[in-house]
Amino acid sequence: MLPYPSGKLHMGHVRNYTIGDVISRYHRMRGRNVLQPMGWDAFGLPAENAAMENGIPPGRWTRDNIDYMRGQLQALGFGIDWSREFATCEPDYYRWNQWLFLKMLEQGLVYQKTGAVNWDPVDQTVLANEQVIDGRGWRTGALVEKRDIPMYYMRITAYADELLAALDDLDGWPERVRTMQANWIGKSEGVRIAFPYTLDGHDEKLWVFTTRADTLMGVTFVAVAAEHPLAQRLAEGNPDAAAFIEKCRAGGVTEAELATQEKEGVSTGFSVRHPLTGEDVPVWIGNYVLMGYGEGAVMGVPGHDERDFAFAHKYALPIRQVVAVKGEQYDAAEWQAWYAAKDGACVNSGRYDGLGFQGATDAIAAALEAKALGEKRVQYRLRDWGISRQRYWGCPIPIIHCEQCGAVPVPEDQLPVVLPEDLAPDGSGNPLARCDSFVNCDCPRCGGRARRETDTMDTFVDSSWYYMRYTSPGSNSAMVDARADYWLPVDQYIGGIEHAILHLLYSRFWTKVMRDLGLLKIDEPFTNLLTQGMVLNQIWFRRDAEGRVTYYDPAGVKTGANDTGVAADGQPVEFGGLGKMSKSKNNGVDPQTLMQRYGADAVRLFTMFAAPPEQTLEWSEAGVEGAVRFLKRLYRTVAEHVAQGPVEARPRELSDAARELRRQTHATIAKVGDDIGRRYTFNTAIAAVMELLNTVNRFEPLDDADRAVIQEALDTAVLLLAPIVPHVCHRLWRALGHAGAVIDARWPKVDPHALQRDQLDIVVQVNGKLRGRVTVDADADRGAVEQTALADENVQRFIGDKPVRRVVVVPGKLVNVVV
Ligand code: ANZ
Ligand code: ZN
Repeated sequence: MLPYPSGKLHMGHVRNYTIGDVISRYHRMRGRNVLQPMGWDAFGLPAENAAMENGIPPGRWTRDNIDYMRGQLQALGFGIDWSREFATCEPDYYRWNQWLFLKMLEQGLVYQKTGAVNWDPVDQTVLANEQVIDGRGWRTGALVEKRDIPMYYMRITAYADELLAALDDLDGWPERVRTMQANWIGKSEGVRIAFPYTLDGHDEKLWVFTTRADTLMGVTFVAVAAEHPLAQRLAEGNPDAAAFIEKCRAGGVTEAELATQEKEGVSTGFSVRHPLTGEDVPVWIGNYVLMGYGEGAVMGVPGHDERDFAFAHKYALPIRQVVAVKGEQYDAAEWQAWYAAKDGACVNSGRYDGLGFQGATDAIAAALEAKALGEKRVQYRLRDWGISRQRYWGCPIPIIHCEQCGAVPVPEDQLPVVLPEDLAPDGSGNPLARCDSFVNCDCPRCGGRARRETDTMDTFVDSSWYYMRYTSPGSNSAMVDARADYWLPVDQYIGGIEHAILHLLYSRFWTKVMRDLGLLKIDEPFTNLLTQGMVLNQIWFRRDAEGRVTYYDPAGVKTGANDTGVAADGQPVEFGGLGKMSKSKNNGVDPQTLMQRYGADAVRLFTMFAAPPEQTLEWSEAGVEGAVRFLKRLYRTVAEHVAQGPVEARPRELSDAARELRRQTHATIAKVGDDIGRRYTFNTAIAAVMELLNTVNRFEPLDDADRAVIQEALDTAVLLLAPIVPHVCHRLWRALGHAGAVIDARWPKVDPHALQRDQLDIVVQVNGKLRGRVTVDADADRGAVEQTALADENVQRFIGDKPVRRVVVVPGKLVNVVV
């Protein structure tokens, strides 16, 4: 995943890109054609905030940051193809956001709609649900309002089914991420049910969506969302209802908020009719009913639904049991058991009594359908993706507003709509809206005066397809060209779990849209996904008399027993456990300082050694020092070996100790290849090379044969570590006498013979004449020795197609085949 150019790399970046670099270098050594690209997620809010703080235009701030961070990535030695680098704020890139937006508009996959959004009155912008914390804007702390704003939406719901179904085939993705996406898409199979009513002399229907049609006979009220048209109409003559609707307007629109807030409501005094019994059912307005889900209305079944129960309990509405589990007693206080009791059967439900969940659902759906008061329905939780942001530093939405013609798409030959970069936001809304040279334009349709759209696109648009663009640098006539077919999909994608839903879901959607437009041949963007764990550090703090908390940099805290600590000022500080490295906790470690103090390779080695990539990584100064010590030992070992002079080719006869070292060398090749290439357990790969080096250090070479085996062990150690610590290995590879650069060297091959413990060379005769030599385990039994002998190529040739009459085995010496 590409970084946001925030200013400098943090340890999370270092970890992410080290993992990717190790995998890339490994596959390159295996002879694969590897593309490891890098780019910059360069639009977004922090650039605007920085601009407000110090008056630098966001573009300059962003590009300065990119220059600095590129230097850091280079210093870390990542093998990146910089010729493909780009930033998403470049018009050459974002023109294709605009182009695809217009294509999607043509296809009906983009539409405009006015809907309720979270509005930050201080920053004057829409906030995403994730940016509303406890009802306040994440940056300003201002109470968020609901506002009706016209926005552009991408119809991701049109792909809900495929996005869900295709998760089953993404077996290179962590199960957890697939589950999170499935839950986010949220497929529900249920029934849409109408409650008829008569208002102002008109016969109408109130629709609800339920996944528990089997409980229809237990309905004691219906609840509609505050924004529901019926609520609005009933509030006209009802001040209590009107006041309640007003109250609901303040406060967020997120599902999490609705789920946790106290259930509240107001009676409208109006009733609808039960679709099957015709009984009157009172209509309430409830704050727990989402306008954006299902029908914006629910049937209240307090006997079997938690929220309905809380609501009915609060307003003394009747609670009726309609599902029973054999042998169990219904107890209103334990409604949960009943809510969950899908394996129960209907009771108090007239002709449906005795039917189970599925039977009752089918029968009730059929009865409703016969009366045109209901039908089965699949409902998704997934909403269309609102991409409009009242933000300056983003990709302009290519629309022109004309009083005569309405919203007119910018013609393709006028793309890109270039964002003017010399504006600096001052906190009072979007400066684009005040930039006449940008806003004023001619209508492409009628030629009259018109205004350009000043909203920009959500930055998740930029990141939905950037990885594709790496395949086709410089393509000026298409988003991606035929080169994309060679490289895509991405074989290995790496990033934090925080992107499990939005970024990855949008990218999957975008890929499918491009595929359906004939621009791509792939269905999914990322074959394998690795979600790397967070980098943690200790948290140390002190609380002053007023209860204000100050955090102390762990590097300056002297720690004692039982989690005690003393800060540099000599005063005690409290231990706050381990937490994600962050500015707010003052517990970040700056990779730049580390690189300068220990070197890039030590930083790389530590990050890969301290934990498997999916797990959290606990920062430890001692750990990095350990990494440095190991690299020094490796360096010294090679230097001492090389100082003895060049090594002659390996003779056949080896001592037991030398044979054992060779065996370990080749076992290490096998293990490290598996750890890096398949298991992604880089830590155990490194541990195996460390053990190999231990053996080398203990080994006393007596002759040339011994030195040859050491040479092989050291060559191997350097090759196996090269993806992880490339700088040191480059140097050592040369020192070991190799002409080329280690980056161009091939991954070592396992010699299966070397893997066998204590082997014997055996002579093989055919009809008494020497025809071959084979190596067998010293403890191999007769049958195994015989088989190995018969399998030898040369021996086979002399046997030809004659039947083998007898095989004589002289243990440890020879085999004679009689034909
Ligand atoms: C009656 C009922 C009885 C329900 C029962 C549940 C249990 P999922 O699975 O998430 O799709 N619901 C429907 N529309 C809603 C809305 N706009 N806002 C809030 N809640 C809504 O959930 C479907 C269930 O969520 C529906 O089934 C409905 O409550 C509620 F024993 O209907 B149920
Ligand atoms: Zn016009």
